[in-house]
Amino acid sequence: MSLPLEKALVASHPLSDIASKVVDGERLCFDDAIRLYQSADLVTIAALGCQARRRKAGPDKEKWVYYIHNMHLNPTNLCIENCRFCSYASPTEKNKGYTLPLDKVLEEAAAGAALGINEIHMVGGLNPACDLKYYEVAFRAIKERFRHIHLKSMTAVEIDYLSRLEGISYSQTLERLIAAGLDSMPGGGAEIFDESVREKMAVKKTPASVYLEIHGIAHNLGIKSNATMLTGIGESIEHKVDHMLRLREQQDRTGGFLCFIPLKCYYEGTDIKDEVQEPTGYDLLKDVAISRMVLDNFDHIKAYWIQLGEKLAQIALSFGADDMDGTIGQEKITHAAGADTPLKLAKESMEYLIASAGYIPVERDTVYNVRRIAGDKPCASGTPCACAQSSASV
Ligand code: V47
Ligand code: SF4
Repeated sequence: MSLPLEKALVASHPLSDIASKVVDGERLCFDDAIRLYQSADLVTIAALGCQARRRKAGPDKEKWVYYIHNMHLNPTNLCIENCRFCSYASPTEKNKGYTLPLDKVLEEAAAGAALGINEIHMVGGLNPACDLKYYEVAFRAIKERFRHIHLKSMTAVEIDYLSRLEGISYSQTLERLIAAGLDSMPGGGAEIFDESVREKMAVKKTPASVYLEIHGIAHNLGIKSNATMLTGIGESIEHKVDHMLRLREQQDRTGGFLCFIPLKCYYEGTDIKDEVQEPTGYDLLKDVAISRMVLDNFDHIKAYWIQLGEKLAQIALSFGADDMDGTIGQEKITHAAGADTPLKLAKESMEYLIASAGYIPVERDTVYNVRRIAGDKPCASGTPCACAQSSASV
């Protein structure tokens, strides 16, 4: 047991009751999470986040940090919505809008495939030109050529939009996309579930109940998904905890969330900076640690290096995150809003960041099958790898 954790367990420590719950694997309540957010004792919060992560990973994997060799593919930045924090979506009059024709989608996928990626994370704006047929054709074409590549695509917001465009149910939309090659769903589009924050940010799309319903339907249809929370858009700590608890309830119901990703808003190209509080380093690290403690039914928490920056993402690993997301290839959404992180990371850089923080880099596929543990021989297959499994207790 680490020293800060031992200290937190002493009865006189202000967080001792919460520390005992974390050590015993007891579920935290709303008030526990609020007290953690109110505390400035970052060292204790880190120790508690790490303890929660250790319990979740088990003794063999407690030092593992996952990453994936993937790419982002954004077929269109035209969007019928106007969320105030979004610099990616481009109204036509700005003349910066694009929609990739099928051959361009395939060209981008082929460039990623040539680099050996095993996941395409494909999301775009809500654009009537990119209807259900567009995605069915694109998915089939990608899968025909690159069968081994996992297609993580379609936020709940896009499913909601395509269903309405087509006049069919969420489950019919999902079924058609799964038949065309959809393998899993990313977590984008959750923002902050609270309606008052959404109203101020002009978020008119998919409300919380529908976001959760669509993920639940996907889980029941047999595909996995992720969940996100966007901070720095005028939310309070109560809104963040409420957001996490709604996700935890949905996970209790349908169990298909793989990981939770706390996101941080960038403001370039938006007009919200003066109305909101930009998250501090403390806030971002607390989001990681507290989500690790509260979301006891999520297996993984991501430190999304594109938004945290490589250095803070590395530190987040000692707050309970066990995943650094992917190598990415080319990130557009956060960079449109002013992120100055690299557009991509080489696998070697990713592994160096993880290893130099004292963890074991583990290359995974989208659903957390191990592809390779750093130090092992590269695994040629795309499936769980015998060499990696055999060294699982490194
Ligand atoms: O849904 C929009 C957010 C999300 C801005 O599932 C912004 O594995 C920062 O969801 N500044 C897309 N963020 C990213 C996302 C994601 C990323 C990595 C992995 C996964 C996964 C999902 O980005 C959007 C929205 O919440 N966003 N505008 C902005 N200005
Ligand atoms: Fe459109 Fe999504 Fe941007 Fe909102 S966040 S404007 S829905 S692309």
